[in-house]
Amino acid sequence: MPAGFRLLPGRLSRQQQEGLIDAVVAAQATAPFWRPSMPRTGQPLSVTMTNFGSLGWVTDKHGGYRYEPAHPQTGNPWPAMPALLTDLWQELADYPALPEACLVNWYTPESRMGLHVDWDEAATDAAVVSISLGDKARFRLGGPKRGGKTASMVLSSGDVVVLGGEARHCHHGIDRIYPGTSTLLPAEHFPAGGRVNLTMRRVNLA
Ligand code: MD6
Ligand code: FE
Repeated sequence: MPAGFRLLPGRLSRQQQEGLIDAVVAAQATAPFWRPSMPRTGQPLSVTMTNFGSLGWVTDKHGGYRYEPAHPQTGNPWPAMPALLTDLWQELADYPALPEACLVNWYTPESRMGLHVDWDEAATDAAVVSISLGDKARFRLGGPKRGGKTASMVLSSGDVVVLGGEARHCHHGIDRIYPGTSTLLPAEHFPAGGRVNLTMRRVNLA
C-alpha cells in the first residue's frame, strides 16, 4: 500500500453510522441527490450525489469538475457538515484547517466509480478522509500513474479510509457494491438500497 494510506475497519459505531445517514436524509430537503454528468461527453455518472459544507463538488457537461457553494439544481447553499465529520477530520487528517467539502455519493446496485485521482483541490497537501455506509463495496487502489498495478479490498459500513501523503495522488475507484449486505440504509429513503460514501476534502490552501 502507498504511504499515507490508512484503513480503519469499523471506526464508526452503528449509532454513529445511523446519525450520519439521518443527516444525509435531512439534507434532502435543501440538497437532494442529483445525477451529475461527465465533462465534455455529458455522460451521466452511475452514482447520484449531494454535498455538505461551504463548498460542494459538482460536474456537468459544460462546466467540468469543480467546487461550488450551492446545489446545481436548487441553488441552495449546501447543508452544514455534521460535527461527527469535522471531529473525525481533526483526528485523522493531520491538517491545520477544517474541510470545506464533504461529497456524498449514493451507489445503487449497478453503480461503479472508475479509477480516478482526486485533483480538483488546491490543497493536495491535505488528506481525503472517506467513510463507507451501507452495503459492502470493492475498493481498488493503484499508483500515481494510470495503468499501473492495483490492489483491491472490501470496505464495510463504518470503515474509514484516509488517503494522505503519496496515496493522495494515487488512482482509486469502486469496482462494484455487494447489494443486500447491510441493513443501515432505510428503504423509505433509499428504495434501491446500496451504499453511501462520504469524502471530506480541504479545497483551498489553509
Ligand atoms: C468510494 N472513494 O469509496 C469512492 N476518494 O465510494 C473515493 O473516491 C475516495 O475513498 C478520495 C479518498 C478516499 C476515497
Ligand atoms: Fe476519490
